[in-house]
Amino acid sequence: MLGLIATLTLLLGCPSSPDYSDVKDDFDGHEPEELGDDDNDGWTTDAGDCDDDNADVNPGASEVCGNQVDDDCDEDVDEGCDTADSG
Ligand SMILES: [Ca+2]
Ligand SMILES: [Ca+2]
Ligand SMILES: [Ca+2]
Ligand SMILES: [Ca+2]
Repeated sequence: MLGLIATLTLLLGCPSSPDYSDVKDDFDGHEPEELGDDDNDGWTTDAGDCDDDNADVNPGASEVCGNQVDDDCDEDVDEGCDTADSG
């Protein structure tokens, strides 16, 4: 008798069994935003990260010459670089 019920349940669709085939992979390594640190470099915009889309740019980084980027977020772009190309 139990076997018949189980068979009927399978045929009718068990209500206690969710249809996983329709579930999106929402938890596939996706981490929630943490204090606005989008690029996960450890600096939030509130902490001085001037480019929260670039993990190479933050107040703890070193200025990289020639990339036209303020890498260390001191509001000076490519400062301290020998740009001897005036001419
Ligand atoms: Ca950041
Ligand atoms: Ca950054
Ligand atoms: Ca700079
Ligand atoms: Ca730079």
